[in-house]
Amino acid sequence: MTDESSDPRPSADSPVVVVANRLPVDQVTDPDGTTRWQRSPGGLVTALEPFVAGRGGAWVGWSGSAGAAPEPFESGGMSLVPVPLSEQEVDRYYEGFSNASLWPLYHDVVEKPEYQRQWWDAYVQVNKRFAERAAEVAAEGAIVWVHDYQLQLVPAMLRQRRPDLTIGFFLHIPFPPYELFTQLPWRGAIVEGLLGADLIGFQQPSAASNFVALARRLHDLRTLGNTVSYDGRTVTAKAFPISIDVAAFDQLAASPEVLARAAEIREELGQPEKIVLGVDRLDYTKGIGVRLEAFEELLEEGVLEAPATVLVQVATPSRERVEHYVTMRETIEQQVGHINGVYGSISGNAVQYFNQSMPREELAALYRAADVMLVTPYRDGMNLVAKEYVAARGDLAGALVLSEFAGAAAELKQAFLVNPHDISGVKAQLVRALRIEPAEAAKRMRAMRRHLFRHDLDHWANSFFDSLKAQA
Ligand code: ADQ
Repeated sequence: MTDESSDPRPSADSPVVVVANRLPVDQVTDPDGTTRWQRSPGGLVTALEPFVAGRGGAWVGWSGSAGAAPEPFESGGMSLVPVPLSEQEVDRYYEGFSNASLWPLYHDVVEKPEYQRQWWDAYVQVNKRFAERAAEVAAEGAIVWVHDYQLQLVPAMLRQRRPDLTIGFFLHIPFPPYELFTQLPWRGAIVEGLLGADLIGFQQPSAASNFVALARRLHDLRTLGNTVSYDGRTVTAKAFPISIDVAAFDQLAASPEVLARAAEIREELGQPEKIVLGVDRLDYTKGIGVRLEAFEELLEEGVLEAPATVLVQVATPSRERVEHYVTMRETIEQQVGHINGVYGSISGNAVQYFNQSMPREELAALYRAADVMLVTPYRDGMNLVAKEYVAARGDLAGALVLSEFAGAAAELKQAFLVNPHDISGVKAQLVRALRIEPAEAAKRMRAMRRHLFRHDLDHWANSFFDSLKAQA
């Protein structure tokens, strides 16, 4: 998406508006020093672009760098409306309240959330700015789709300014039960913020019912099934499990280049008998340490041997200025160093660890090369890696070990499901997955792929939009 026009005016009459923390583009600097916007690689952009671009719509979001925001610009048929964040707001709204308060709270308090009043103030201020920008660009009666935990106050702030709009909200991460959520000193404000929407989408039905129960218990509101009566309106809370572009991933993983690379990866690893793979954002919710522990115990017990069996762990650097992430990275690196020190040999390491982001082609080749994919989050809204692995296995080989606390577990029922808090259970399922008969692997993979092809990213975006339009 480098075709930005020079017209600086935002479309002041967009019939469809997406509001998300980030714009669908990243600023890149070319070798000659010139900067330009490049479309972000994320799947969300691909899913939403047809709805926005095809309708002359707008996308309101932060550019990713602190300081003054660029003027609105046209790109890929969308009007992009940058929202500025100061350094201090990045610290307090984004790294503070979003990533050190809400993120751990919404993920079962895997780490202890920190609540700071200054962070909350910045969260309110920034949400207000997003709502103002959206209110400026939306046409009369427009449909606005707000995304994720960074912007939970936007629906109510927007409705206050623009009661004519149809407002949808989608939460990409889990929504906690009453007992956890009520820790939050500003719990009432968040619930009221979300109730500004007509439709609130969650990854799981349990998250939707957590929200409805919260509205009833905390605000004494009347609820019926998955709806809440609020302010003379009916708000619906419903599950819309997100997915990936299954056909595109399937095709990529079956391309000659990716297949050749997959063979090369096996060779470069010294032709191990079995490759076990983990691919995650380096986040404490993802359970990377659990995997390492299970793998180490199996080596120690002699059930597995290295480098005949190798664990490849790719962990994308993430939120590197948030304290919990710094300590977690150190712990994982120590664990990897320890395992390799004890079980590695001159001919190869037991764990190949990469603290890097990788191109999609390389990820597809890794998925294709891996005999077992290990996905063990303590809590995860969905987990797209699990779906990518299944989409990549058109050869019907490979086995998926999947945490029952990932949203994906509700759909990928033929995976080897595990409780990541139960190391013995993880070990047992990993061994079963490594020893699976090809016919049994194919049977499981075929069933999971059938489900995924019917429930892809388009299906997700369409069903949300259709439900939202039905509320208009
Ligand atoms: P995330 O927590 O970021 O998303 P996830 O769903 O696993 O987690 O998506 C990660 C994406 O990043 C995948 O597409 C994956 O391919 C990619 N990725 C991971 N490691 C990579 C690497 N080393 N190099 C390149 N790419 C890498 C949040 C929620 C999830 C929810 C999604 C979507 O936490 O639960 O599934 O949003 O709603």
